[in-house]
Amino acid sequence: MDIEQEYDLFVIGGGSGGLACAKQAAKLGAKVALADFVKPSPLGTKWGLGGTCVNVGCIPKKLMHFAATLGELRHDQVEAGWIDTQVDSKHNWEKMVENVNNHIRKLNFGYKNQLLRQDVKYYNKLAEFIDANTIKLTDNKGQIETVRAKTILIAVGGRPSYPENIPNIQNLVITSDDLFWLQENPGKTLVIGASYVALECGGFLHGIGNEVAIMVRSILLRGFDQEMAEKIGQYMEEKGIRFIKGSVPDMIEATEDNKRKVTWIINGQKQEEIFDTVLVATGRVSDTQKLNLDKVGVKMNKNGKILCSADDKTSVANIFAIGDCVEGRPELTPTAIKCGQLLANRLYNNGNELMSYEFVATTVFTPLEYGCIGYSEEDAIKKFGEEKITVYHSIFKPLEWNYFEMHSGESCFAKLIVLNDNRRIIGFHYLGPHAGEVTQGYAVAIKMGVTKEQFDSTVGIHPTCSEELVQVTAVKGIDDAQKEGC
Ligand code: FAD
Ligand code: NA7
Repeated sequence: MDIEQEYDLFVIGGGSGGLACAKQAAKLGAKVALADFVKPSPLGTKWGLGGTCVNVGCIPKKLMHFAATLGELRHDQVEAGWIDTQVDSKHNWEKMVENVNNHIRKLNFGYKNQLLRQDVKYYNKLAEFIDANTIKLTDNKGQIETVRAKTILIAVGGRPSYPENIPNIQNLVITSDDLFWLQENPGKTLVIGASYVALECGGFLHGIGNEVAIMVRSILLRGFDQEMAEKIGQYMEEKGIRFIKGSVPDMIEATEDNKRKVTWIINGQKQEEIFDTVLVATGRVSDTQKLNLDKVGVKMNKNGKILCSADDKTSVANIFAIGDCVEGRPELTPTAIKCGQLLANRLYNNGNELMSYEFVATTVFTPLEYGCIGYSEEDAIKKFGEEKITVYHSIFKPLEWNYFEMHSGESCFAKLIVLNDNRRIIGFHYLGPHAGEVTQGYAVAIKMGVTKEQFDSTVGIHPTCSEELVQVTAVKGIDDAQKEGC
């Protein structure tokens, strides 16, 4: 076998984690190569370098969420005195997608340039293991080459999964791998799934004027604070999104005019409805199936997620794994990036810092945004016991909402979960405008171990939504959530 190249580090996967580790390792003097290859979705959608976040995740999602919020603001604009605003103007999907896709292509180009500038050899090829130091690379024409490396990093991320019981489902539905690249408006859409991706996508599709129904198997936002999840659902329902609760699809069929007939059972009754598009958002599977990991001895769980120690080592000494493909890691871009950078520091700069997943802040970009840090109320009770914690809560109405009285006054909510013995804030929950921006700021203090009394002694910025968090005094179970704000 001809071995064509030798590297210190070979990274499989040019997404958030892989790129971060490759760039940092090269900066520290290692000889680095990276392979990134996008297997087209079952409908044929493909994209460039940068992984899920850039191409089919955070970036297009946030841009489309922003497009939807602009639509909602039209009413406020009118009430705030803007003269020619049309509250019933239509949204142009093609224009939005063109701009979003162009931005993504710029990012793809930027990543390629960064690799070039930092001397990281980039292979646009599908990688698989031959042995623990040897990788086979295949390009889209079937040309093969082989490379060797002392250390190999697996950062292959994940891909959408599909419900198993529906024949031919992959050809009848779209997933988040297709949505952001669709050249035509998906129209009346059924979203299947009730977590993060489902609620965000359903939210912006409705916000740009589409009829949207969301089919929920059990609860909204499993793993998140359920009181907050319920409030998100209520708000979305008030805005006109239909929830089909306690159901899963029984059958999906194509009609003669290429729409989708969906059948499901609810309370023992068969229901059916025609949709233009069905969007499946029922979770993700790690993209490890075709890497030949069994052959080299890298251990995985039954879902194909790689088992790693805290220092990102797999069961094979020179093979590491980070990001969405690793068991027990949060499926978030910033954690994958930081983890990749810290790994490079440990490998090539005598670093010893391990990635900490405690008190990582995150935001769900639903029509009313939700930011959280640390424990949900359910998890705090399970871990510490109900008598060991105090929950503070408040309802508030953003000042700006007073222009347009149709805004619901009861929707925004703040909740802090505090440990009774040392008064540390272990759970932070904010439902309201600009949740990402608000939550990021508080994340520093919460990570540092801030107490409720330190929050209380902090002077708020008036008039903001964020000031609600340093003014929450009502105790859940004793005081009703107080209406704050002005
Ligand atoms: P990825 O970014 O998935 O990169 C893996 C790369 O490896 C891919 O390019 C893949 O094509 C490539 N690859 C796979 N197998 C091979 C192979 N054999 N050879 C070569 N290349 C291969 N996170 C947030 O923090 N905030 C958000 O708002 C957010 N929104 C999201 C919205 C959606 C719709 C989705 C789906 C995800 C979202 N995420 C968000 C999650 C975030 O995108 C992921 O956590 C992150 O991209 C994981 O990075 P990664 O490096 O592990 O993998
Ligand atoms: P999640 O968080 O794994 O959630 C999957 C959702 O899909 C959840 O609501 C599930 O309901 C539902 N589900 C799963 N299987 C089915 C079937 N067969 N039928 C109907 N509904 C189903 O996935 P996401 O895609 O939202 O997010 C994954 C990550 O990507 C997330 O962490 C982000 O960081 C980005 P359940 O609650 O199990 O009843």
